[in-house]
Amino acid sequence: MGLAQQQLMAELEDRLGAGRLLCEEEDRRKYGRDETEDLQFDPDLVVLPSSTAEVAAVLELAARERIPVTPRGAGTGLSGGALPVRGGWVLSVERLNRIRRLDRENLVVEAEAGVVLGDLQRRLADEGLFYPPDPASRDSCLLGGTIAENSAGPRSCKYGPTRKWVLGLEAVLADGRIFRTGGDSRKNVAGYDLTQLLIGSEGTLAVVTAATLALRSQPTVRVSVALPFPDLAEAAGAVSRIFRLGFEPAACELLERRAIELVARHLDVPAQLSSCEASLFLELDGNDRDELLEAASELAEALGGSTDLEPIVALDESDQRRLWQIREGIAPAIKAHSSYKEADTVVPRSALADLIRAARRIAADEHLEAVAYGHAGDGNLHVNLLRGALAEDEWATRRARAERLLFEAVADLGGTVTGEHGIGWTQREYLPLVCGPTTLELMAAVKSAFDPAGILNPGKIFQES
Ligand code: LAC
Ligand code: ZN
Repeated sequence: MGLAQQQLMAELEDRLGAGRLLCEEEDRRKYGRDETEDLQFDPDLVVLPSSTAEVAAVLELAARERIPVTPRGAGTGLSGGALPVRGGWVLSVERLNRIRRLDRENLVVEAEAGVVLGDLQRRLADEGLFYPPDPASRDSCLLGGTIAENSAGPRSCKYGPTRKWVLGLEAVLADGRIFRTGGDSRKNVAGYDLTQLLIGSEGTLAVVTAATLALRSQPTVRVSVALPFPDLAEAAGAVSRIFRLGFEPAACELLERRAIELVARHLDVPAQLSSCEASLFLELDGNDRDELLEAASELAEALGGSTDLEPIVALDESDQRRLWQIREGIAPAIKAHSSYKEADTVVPRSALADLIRAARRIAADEHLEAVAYGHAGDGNLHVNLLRGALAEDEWATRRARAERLLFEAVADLGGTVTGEHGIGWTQREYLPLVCGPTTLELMAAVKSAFDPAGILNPGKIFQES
C-alpha cells in the first residue's frame, strides 16, 4: 500500500472509528462477488459505515479523491449491480440496521437500509402488519438492496414490486450531501417524484440510507393451489384467463417440467407435479376462509377443466410452505445442476406461450437447454439457458447469441429485458432494445445531475460509462 493510500485509510478510520475498513484479500474477495453467476471483481477496500452521517463522510472523501464507490446490500443481486467493476471502494450498508420508527396508527415504518428484509417482515407480522415485497432472497437481502433494485417476488402479482410500498427515502449524494424525498404521506405530488426515481436506480444515483414504507394489515387466510397441466403452452395460456375471469391471486407462478425435475433432486415433489408438463402455483389471500376455498375450487375448475390431473389445494400452513419451497428451490437447483445464464424476461401475459416457444426454439438452435419458470401473473419469466456439457468458449459464444435473440424476441412481443433483477452489469447491452436513444439520453442526463463526477456505481446500466 502506497503512502497516499495509507493516509486516506487513516483519514477514513478517523471519521468512522476502528474496525470499519476491510482490506484483507479474503474480505475483498467476499465483497467482490454477488449471486450473479460466477463474476468476481475485488474492491480495493470495503467500508462499513453505521450511520447516515458516516455514509456522507465516506462519500465526501471518495468524491474528493475521485474514487469509485459501489454501494452494497447483502450481495444477493442477480445482475451484478453490487460488483465494483471499476475497483475502488465497496460501501456496505449492512451496519445501518435499525428500525427507526413504527407508526401503528398510520401503518408506516421507517427502517434503515441494512435491515434484513425478512427480519423486518417477521417483526411486522408479529403485530399483524404486512409489507408485501417477497424476493426469494428475503431472509438475507437488505432493505436498501431491494430499493436499489426495486425487488419483487411472487406476491408482486397482487401487491406490486417494492416501489408500490415506499413513501419516502433518506439518501446521500455522491458528493456527500444528505437529502430526503417524499415522507409519510400516502399521496404526494409536490415536485418531481425523486423517491420513485431512486427506486430501481441500482445505486447509481445516490446511496439510500433509510426508507419510509407503507404497510397494510396481514391477510388472515391464505390458500395455495397447484394446478398441473399436460402442456406448457396451455399452462401459459391459462394465466391471462385467470385475470380476465376476475380472480386476483396474490401469486401466480409457472413452473415447467424441467424446473420441477431439477428441484425434485433435492425436495419431495408430489407425483402429479413431477409427471405433468407444467404447473401453475397460485396463492389466494384474504380474510374469509370459505370465500377463498370457493375461489380456489372455481379456479381449479375453470383452468384445469381440460385435464384429469388432480389439482393440489393446500390450506394448512405447512402444506402451503411445502409447495412454495418447491417454487423457491428452482433457482438453487438450477445453480447446483449446471453453469447457466438467466434472462429475466417480461412480456404481456397473453404472450407467455409465444415467449416459451421462442425460448425453446432459440435454445435448441444453439444446442442449449432453456428452463423457464417464474412470475407468470406479471408476465415475468426467468428463462435460464443451461451450459450442459459445452466447452467454455463454445458456451460463451452460443449463450451470448441465444441471449440476444431471446431478448430481441421479448422486445418484439412488446416486453422488456428485466422485470426484477435489474440491468446492473450483465444486462447493459440489452437496454437499447427497449429504450430509444432519446430515452437513454434522458437517463444519462439524470445520472449526471445526481453524480456529475460519475463515481457512484460506475459501469452499471449504461454500456459506455
Ligand atoms: C426467483 C428469483 C430468481 O424468482 O428471482 O426465484
Ligand atoms: Zn424472481
